[in-house]
Amino acid sequence: MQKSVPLDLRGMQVFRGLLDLEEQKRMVAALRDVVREVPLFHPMTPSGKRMSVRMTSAGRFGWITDAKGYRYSPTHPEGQTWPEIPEIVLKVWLEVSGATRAPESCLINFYDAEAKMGLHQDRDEQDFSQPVVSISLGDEALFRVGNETRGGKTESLWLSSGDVVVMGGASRLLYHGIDRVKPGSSSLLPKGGRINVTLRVVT
Ligand code: MD3
Ligand code: FE
Repeated sequence: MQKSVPLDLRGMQVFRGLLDLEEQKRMVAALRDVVREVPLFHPMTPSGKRMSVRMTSAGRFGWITDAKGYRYSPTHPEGQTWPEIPEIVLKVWLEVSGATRAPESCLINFYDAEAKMGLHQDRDEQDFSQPVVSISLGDEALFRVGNETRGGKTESLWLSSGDVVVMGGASRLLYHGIDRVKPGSSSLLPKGGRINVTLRVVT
């Protein structure tokens, strides 16, 4: 991990290329071990729409959504408790978060060539003074960030494999989403696609 001065995007800190290729490969291998225990699933929004992103989690809590709503759960939809957060992922949190608490949730999002994520806020956590840390792996993605309320101007940024973003302070409640991924833009994942890992304190 070669930490340099982050770029600022509306208060978010963007560490470009924080993870070198070897670290990215080791992280993908560790995430594969997690996915073997708790398979990726397509979450259903409370309104009954299937999300295009597939997800699973590690840590004390995983984020899920179904007819009962958005929430953190101590178990996978199939009943397993979530595996521990891989050490190589925890190291990134310690390096960049500035937080005094450990992350309680590691959400793993997988994007195929068609997947996207609409603009939303992350509001299911109890303490918004704790940052969110995001790690991008695989194909590039067009990330969009807006404001603390819906509407207004947005800014976009391509996130590449190895980039890490810290959403702390005033940026913690900004609307954000992924408009699209660029197929074939990385060879990290043999079948293509993008993984985003987000670390959060939940309680
Ligand atoms: C800005 N994931 O899982 S990560 C999510 O790439 C999520 O999969 C996207 O949004 C992804 O909730 C974006 C970057 C991110 C994550 C959390 C944020 C940006 C954020 C929280 C507040 C502001
Ligand atoms: Fe989010």
